[in-house]
Amino acid sequence: MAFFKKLKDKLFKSSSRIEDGLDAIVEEGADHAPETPRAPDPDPALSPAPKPVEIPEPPRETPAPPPQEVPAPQPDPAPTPAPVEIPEQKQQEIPTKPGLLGRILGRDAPQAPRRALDDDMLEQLEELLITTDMGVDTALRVTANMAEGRMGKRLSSQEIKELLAREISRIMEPVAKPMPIYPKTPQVVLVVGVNGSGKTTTIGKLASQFRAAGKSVVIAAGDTFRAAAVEQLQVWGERAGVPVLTAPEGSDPASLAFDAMTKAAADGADLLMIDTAGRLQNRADLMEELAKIVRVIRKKDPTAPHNTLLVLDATTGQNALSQVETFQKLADVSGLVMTKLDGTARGGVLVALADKFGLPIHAIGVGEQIDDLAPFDPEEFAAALTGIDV
Ligand SMILES: Nc1nc2c(ncn2[C@@H]2O[C@H](COP(=O)(O)OP(=O)(O)OP(=O)(O)O)[C@@H](O)[C@H]2O)c(=O)[nH]1
Ligand SMILES: [Mg+2]
Repeated sequence: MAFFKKLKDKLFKSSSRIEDGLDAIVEEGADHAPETPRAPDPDPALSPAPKPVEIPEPPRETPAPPPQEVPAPQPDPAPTPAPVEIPEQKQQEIPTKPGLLGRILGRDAPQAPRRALDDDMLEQLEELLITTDMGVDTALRVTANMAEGRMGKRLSSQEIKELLAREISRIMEPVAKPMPIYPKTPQVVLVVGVNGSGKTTTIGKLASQFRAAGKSVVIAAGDTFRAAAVEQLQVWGERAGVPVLTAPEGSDPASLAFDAMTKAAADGADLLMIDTAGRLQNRADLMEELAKIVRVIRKKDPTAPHNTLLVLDATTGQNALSQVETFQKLADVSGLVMTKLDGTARGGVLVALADKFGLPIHAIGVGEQIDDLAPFDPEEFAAALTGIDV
């Protein structure tokens, strides 16, 4: 999968942190007794035992007992039906798909260091996950789930990575949802976030994707504070091939949003994406301004904004959690986009966000180019984060 390779390469810093950390943890407590190749303990969670094959009994007809007194005429001995034999071989052929762990164990070098899972090791694992910004609560939950039924088992670092990836994708699965598209047009997409999180870039990338999918898109340059912001958006508009509506520098962003909705409706646009100025979540005045933008948009269309995307920068780590909390209160965030997952060792924050808020994650940014925005795929993400192959 080409994109996976790219994501994996780009998430290299997070995955290498986990990889190196796990190797060190296992190595540190490994017993180095030469291991005689032996069948691994089957892991019930990873390699479910094949269901017992039920062999149906051949139908047996019970002849009615003949009346006692009258000697029954002796029927011709009917040929007894041959018992239905299920050849043994056939039973063995029923596929017993090797579990994930089984497959990994096959891949592991026989001498791969192993360490028995104990409290000490779990604590080290927690600490490692916390360094990727997974947060204490999520790291605890993840390691507890990994440990369940496995205490005392001797695991290689490859096996731990697989277990970790499985836990991560289990947490992420429910939040992986593309941005919903509604029949109502213009669908208003408000894009919010702190300074420099990647809002403008993400709008450019999304506009390009929606346009490629046949949607007519209009962008409104709601960051009226800086002239440079409008110019930047115009460049993205050109790249994506979509018009950009602007207002003079310093004008009210709420009224620009209102006007843009009128224009987008008149032009029959499917989507109106509204860029906004970056604002720190602790700046009450700027947060109030955002609330005003939302109020004015609702005056025009009470169902809008139909999507409020909060763009988060993965490199800000745990601060992303407080950003979500505040923006959710003021702007009714409907989904997240996490940018700059390339080149950060803190990708674990996305797991913490999914665990804590359960807000949909629509896409992830993995670079500065127009096609560096990918749909969020939990399995690929978990694999890339932990450094395993899918
Ligand atoms: N590496 C990387 N850089 C990104 C990504 N997304 C955005 N950037 C860069 O981050 C910087 C800020 O991006 P902008 O799109 O201007 O961010 P913004 O949120 O609009 O910023 P303000 O309008 O100032 O609040 C730019 O240099 C982008 O190229 C990403 O996914 N990966
Ligand atoms: Mg911007």
